[in-house]
Amino acid sequence: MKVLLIYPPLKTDNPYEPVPFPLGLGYVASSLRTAGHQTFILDASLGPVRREKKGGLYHFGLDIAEIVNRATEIQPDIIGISVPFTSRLKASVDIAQVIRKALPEVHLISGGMHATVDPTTLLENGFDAVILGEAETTLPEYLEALSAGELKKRSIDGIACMDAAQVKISPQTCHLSDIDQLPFPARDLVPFEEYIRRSGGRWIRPGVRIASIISSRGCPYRCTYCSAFRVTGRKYRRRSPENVLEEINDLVKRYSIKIIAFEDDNLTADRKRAIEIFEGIARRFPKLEWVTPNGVSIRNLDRELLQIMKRSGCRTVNLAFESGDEQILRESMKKYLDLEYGRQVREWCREAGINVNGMFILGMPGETPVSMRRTKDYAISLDLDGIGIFIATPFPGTELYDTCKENGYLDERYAKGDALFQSDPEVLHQPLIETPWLKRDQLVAFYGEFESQFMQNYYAKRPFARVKKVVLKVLQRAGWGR
Ligand code: B12
Ligand code: SF4
Repeated sequence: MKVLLIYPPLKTDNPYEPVPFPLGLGYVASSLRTAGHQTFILDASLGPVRREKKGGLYHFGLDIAEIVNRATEIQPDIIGISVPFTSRLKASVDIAQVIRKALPEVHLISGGMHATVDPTTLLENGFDAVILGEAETTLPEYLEALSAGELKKRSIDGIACMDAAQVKISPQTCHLSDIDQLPFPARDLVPFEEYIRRSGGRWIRPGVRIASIISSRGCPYRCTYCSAFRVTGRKYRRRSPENVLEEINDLVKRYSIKIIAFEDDNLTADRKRAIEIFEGIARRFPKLEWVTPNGVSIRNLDRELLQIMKRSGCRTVNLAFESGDEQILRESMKKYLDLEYGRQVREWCREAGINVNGMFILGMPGETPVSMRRTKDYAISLDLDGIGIFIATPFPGTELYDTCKENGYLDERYAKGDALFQSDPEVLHQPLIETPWLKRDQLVAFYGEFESQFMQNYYAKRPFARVKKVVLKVLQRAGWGR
């Protein structure tokens, strides 16, 4: 069959937002190809950056007419639209509705994180089916049944579809155990050079030859704000060090990649395997550097491991401290991190020469002005090299979402179910929940105070950093990194 996979365009307030290759869609494409399907990827977020209106968000990529023109040129039997983030739901539904009219015969499916946790919305908006969770084996199986006209007869796990005007969901019951078997993501089906040009920006600097990989899937932890388990599950599944090093070799040889971004949910959960990968990198690619934009679990780091990481080219780690308040960590986030151990890990990183970006979440249920202050004081005391402060967001599919819904903490605009958040300028970076412990206004005001105090402290200790930031801004305005 001829299959076109579409990644929806992006809306953001940051005109320099990196556009990384969508790994999940790349995996789906390579599995379809292995199963004998003629496969195309159209990443509609890879294209011009246009401001929607003065003061509005930036639209990254193709508009709907351009997407539909490309689809009409290809004339596929199947179109699969990815809904990786809740913020891309509206774009995906809008594209689907126009495609429905332009190509009425096409079989329209969806998949990805948001699609997995909210298949009903997609089915109600004209999709024929949603593939739930990891699609590498389910989708080829589904297409085989479809082409044999046996969709109704065969029962396939991990599919949601309409059956006699009712939504029928057959949940994904197991995950692929041997992920070494998977072909590498189909980077050859996209203009990969364009991703390299566009994804260095936030992570390092524009123009840096960086590419992401995933060396394991699944995470055994249960952080209440995280929905990762809905796609990749709670069982930790590892690729072998040889298989990971082979993909790195491919990236280095074929695309001259200089920095690898590990996007694993939990890169170091298996210490022995992690060390084998890092030592393999040091041996085979001595000039390669690597980073962890998605964060590494602090609990799984120790002094020796950090030194091995540094020797193998690790320059920066993103550490998810999340809060400086033990009760919030334990009860609201279900994240069992010892704050003193966090501090110790920060010191070991400094000793090893690894930069640390700390990530924090404000505004979880139970958060009070006092607990937020504890977080701010903790963050500042760590003397971090960078910080990411996030406002707690109840993403569908998370325990946090269920708690907020049950207790009436969801903001009205969210409760309306239009799920526009993060693609709507009015709600971007705004709290979507309000709890009895904290008013939205208090949270917004504290966010600003936290950020500015952190930066004051940061620049006081690193006077050159401010100059570097100004130079980078000037270069970006002149078009560097676009
Ligand atoms: C890597 C990553 C990113 C990367 C790159 C994303 C990319 N382009 O690939 C970057 C850094 C850009 C990113 C950014 C953000 N991310 Co992120 N990210 C991830 C992460 C860690 C891994 C995704 C991944 O590659 N998984 C591995 C592959 C194998 O899985 P997959 O992509 O889901 O694909 C599989 C299936 O979903 C399915 N599938 C996927 N597409 C399709 C399409 C079709 C047609 C079909 C049939 C099947 C299918 O098959 C694939 C193969 O098995 C996930 C956590 C997670 N484990 O999911 C969070 C996650 C997706 N991110 C999340 C969030 C919140 C964000 C941000 C909003 C964070 C922020 N505040 O800035 C931004 C938003 C980005 C934007 N601007 O829109 C949330 C999403 C919640 C939600 N409902 O929206 C997640 C789930 C993390 C979490 N803790 O809950 N992210
Ligand atoms: S450690 Fe990361 S991937 Fe695992 S549950 Fe927590 S947030 Fe999700």
